[in-house]
Amino acid sequence: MTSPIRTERHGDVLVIIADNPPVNALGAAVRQGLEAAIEEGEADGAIAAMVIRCDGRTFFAGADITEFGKPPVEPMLPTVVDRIEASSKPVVAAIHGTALGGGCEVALGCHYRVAVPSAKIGTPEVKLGLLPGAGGTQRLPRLAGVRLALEMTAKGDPISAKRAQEAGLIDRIVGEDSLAADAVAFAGEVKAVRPIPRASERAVQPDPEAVAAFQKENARRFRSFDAPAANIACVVKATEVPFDQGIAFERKEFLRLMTGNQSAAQRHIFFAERQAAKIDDVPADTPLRPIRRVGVIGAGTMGGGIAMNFLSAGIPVTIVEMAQEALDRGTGVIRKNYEATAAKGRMTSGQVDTAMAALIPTLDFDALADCDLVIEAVYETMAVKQEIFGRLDGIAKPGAILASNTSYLDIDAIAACTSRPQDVLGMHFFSPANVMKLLEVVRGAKTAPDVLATVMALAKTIRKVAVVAGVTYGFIGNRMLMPRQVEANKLLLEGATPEQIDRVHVAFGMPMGPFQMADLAGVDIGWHRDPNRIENVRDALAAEGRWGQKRQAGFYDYDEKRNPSPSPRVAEIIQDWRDKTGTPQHEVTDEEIVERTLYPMVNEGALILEEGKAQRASDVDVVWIYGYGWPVYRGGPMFWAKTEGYDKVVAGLEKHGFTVAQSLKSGSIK
Ligand code: T1G
Repeated sequence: MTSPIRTERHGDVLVIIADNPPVNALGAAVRQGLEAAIEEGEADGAIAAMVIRCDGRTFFAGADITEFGKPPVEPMLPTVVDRIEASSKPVVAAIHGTALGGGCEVALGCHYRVAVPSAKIGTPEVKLGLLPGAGGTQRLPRLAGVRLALEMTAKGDPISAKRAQEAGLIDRIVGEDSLAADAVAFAGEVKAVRPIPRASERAVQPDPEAVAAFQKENARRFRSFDAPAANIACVVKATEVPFDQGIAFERKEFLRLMTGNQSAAQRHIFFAERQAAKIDDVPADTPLRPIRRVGVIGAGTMGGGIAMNFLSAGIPVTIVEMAQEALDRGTGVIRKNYEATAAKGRMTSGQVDTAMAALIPTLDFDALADCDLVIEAVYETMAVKQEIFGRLDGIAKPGAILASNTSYLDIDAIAACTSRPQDVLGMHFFSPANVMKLLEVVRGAKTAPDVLATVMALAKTIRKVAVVAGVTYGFIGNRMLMPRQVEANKLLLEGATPEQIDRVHVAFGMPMGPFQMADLAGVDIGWHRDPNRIENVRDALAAEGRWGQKRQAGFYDYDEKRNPSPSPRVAEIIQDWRDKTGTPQHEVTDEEIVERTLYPMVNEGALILEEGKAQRASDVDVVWIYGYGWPVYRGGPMFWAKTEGYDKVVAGLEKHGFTVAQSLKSGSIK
């Protein structure tokens, strides 16, 4: 097997080149080749300096995550990085693409770093529940200072080549198209410079104020995660002890994180997100339909948010409403959202104007005739959707993809109202549609493979994480939400309070509990259809105008800043319903809340998989991470159940009288 590393001589400079697609991950063969190449350069008297660069789209993008959990293969990355730094001849890193994780650490082990303007450098290990384990936590603060080292390691976002140069991480920005030549020239300039600059030999001053400020600033973001604190501890250690002691501390912390549940969960989601994009029975090279213009029917909250996704990706949108006032309100909200983003510095006013210029608001339904994709985002009633798809069938051009944003309804029943069911599918966005990353792509019985493949690819273009769902009420996420809500409401009648149930969910790591979620989404959703039908606590609240945050009162009372507090009135209403229904009361424990609200979600996920309404268990996890904020350090409902132990979950479900899915009972969930 040929090595992914080769060397070339350019005068007295040895160029070491890696070619390990797709992202030049630092797998065993790459590490072995790098070490051998450095030895070659050291041993050759004709060589005065060395360059390390990569073919393909990027400099090393990190250790090979697929190797984690397998027996280590020498040389390990810290050894390779130390060997580079110990070289008696200067070594220059030539960076393009994204030098991430171990890739960044290889660059920091080099004595100099040059980069093209578009390059990025970062240590995203924290997003995998880890920390830079090849000296990054010790070299970064020595080169760039404590504050930036904290930002880069504990938050994990990459920085631009320009910012890296300003911070002293990059020595020179070279030509975008002349990296190879410019790096050799730079090596020629520094080949005789002594002493050779080694990051590990630099001092770094403690900066307790920066550490305290950073921890305070990010307390909420880091809540319940293990890795951020470990990254901070390593950076602080770099300011307190000599390099080799700092490295020993980093190694210990790295192994502690690597063997913990959180990192296993976060690495699981890293691959699960990418796996979700693959459709098992549709070839990856299926030709896609070109999507040049998108039509959106409905300029309400969802329609406007959906439109923004395409406008932000540079795809023109025709948005249709029934009345001018609604159309104007919808386009006004889109502009306001963009201007708010610009005010935060995340967009320029020019970009706002460009996006708005690509939006065609109209009352003319026929204007959808030249759209390649039309997304319906109107009332969640089947009759309305069927009427719209019937009209659309007569207007849309041949080959146009017709999608519904329905969050529950039967796509096949909608497709049946057209002469082209093969072009129909669901695109279920999550509110707010321009913010939430999840997109459930609902595959109808007759949806054509290329239609599905086109929408899955388009999801990537609009920066969504897409998951294929089958036609079933609520698809994947909302179908699993239902048993959780049913049990939460039952627990209220049996003696629990909204605060207790929500507290258990927030302690688990959810952004909010079932009742906080109801207040945010609107307690009155669904009640308006028959306001006189008061069948449960939620109906009773809605009937009293307690519609949630939008009315400063729902399951909680809210002050003007929307801070919630337990409501004595709600307690009365709950007690009324306990009395009215004669529900036996008992002391509800936190453990019972987990067993009756979270385990049933796992059970429903298993049933969804058994029915073939999701392709794989990891897809179910992706839905809950990106659609509902399930804590990524628990890996999603199905991964969490495996970590908990299927036996424990089954026992918990059976204790409360649930019928357990066969695949869960047998532990054969895939
Ligand atoms: N190891 C193995 N495979 C990887 C990989 C990695 N580090 N990064 C990407 N892949 C695969 C990915 O699964 C996909 O495979 C393909 O490459 C394209 O990726 C010791 C311990 C580089 C920004 O966390 O952020 O170094 O699906 O779809 O959108 O201190 O990949 O095609 O079969 O994401 O263009 C630290 C992780 C590792 C960077 C490119 N590094 N990667 O994004 O392509 S830990 C990271 C990314 C570490 C050291 C520590 C992105 C990307 P497939 P993609 P992309």
